[in-house]
Amino acid sequence: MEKILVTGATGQVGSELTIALRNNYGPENVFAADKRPALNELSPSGPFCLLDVRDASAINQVVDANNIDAIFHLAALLSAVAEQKPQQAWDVNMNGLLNVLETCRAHRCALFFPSSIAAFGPETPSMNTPQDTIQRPSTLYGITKVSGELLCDYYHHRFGVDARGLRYPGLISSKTLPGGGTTDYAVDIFYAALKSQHYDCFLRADTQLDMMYMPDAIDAAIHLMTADSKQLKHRNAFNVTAMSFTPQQLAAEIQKHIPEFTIAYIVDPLRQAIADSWPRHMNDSAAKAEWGWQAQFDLSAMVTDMLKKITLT
Ligand code: VAH
Repeated sequence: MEKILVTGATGQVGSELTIALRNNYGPENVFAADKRPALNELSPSGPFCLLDVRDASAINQVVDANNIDAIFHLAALLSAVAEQKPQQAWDVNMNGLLNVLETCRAHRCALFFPSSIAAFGPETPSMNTPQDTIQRPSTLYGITKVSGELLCDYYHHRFGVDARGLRYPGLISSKTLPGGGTTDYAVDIFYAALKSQHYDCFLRADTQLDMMYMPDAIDAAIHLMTADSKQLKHRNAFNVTAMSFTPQQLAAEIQKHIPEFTIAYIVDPLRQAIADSWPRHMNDSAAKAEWGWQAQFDLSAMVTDMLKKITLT
């Protein structure tokens, strides 16, 4: 990778990934793009352009003009928003991906595609979820994720596109707030704990989900994209996880730092139904075996680092 384009660059993953890529590859070689304007350090630290991934010619123009050879395609609507706007989510998540894959085919670019635990459904084994198993997601977001995995596989086998991807769990960042996801509680809770020492959680206390701290998520994406292609059997949809916890367990870990912190549960039926359709804990042995995946942050280390790094504005 020499000239990189990041779509969805102002989002929860994109904003931190862009900075990490710029640190690794040089700011002038990492082009950030998003439908909405850049905030804070994203724009001053390197090139930024407004880009709607539903506009195929605009993607082609950015890639052609800047000799892009790798695209990290993060532009998408997340699970809860996608349930409220399913047609728009299909358009952005699927037509946007198809446009990016067509550009990769024409310009011989490598592609990173973020899949998700959402690509699994209620029939999927929920504990120790295998790398290869039944995938019948019941959410629009999950349908776009499993379809995206298959579309990336097709472009690899049919056109030779070097597409690679990860099934991310819920992601927790100290730098960027999430937008419209079901796992957002695991970020919101930290701001509430610091601001008011209380959090009203929109998921049930016992809702166990896979999670990962953003530094691990960024390292996993870059590590996968620089791995030996010949070793990648599963290339477009590696299960990766770092920890699996419930809101109750996360609250207890925060209370070790903020003893007066309290939590209540005011369940949002939409996001609870989404969370209930996802697995509890994935098996990520394929990622470990094929490209050496290894998380660095567990629950205790993540909570300690989050409380140290979060700044209340
Ligand atoms: C969401 N944060 O909640 C995303 C993610 C596994 C969850 O895909 O929609």
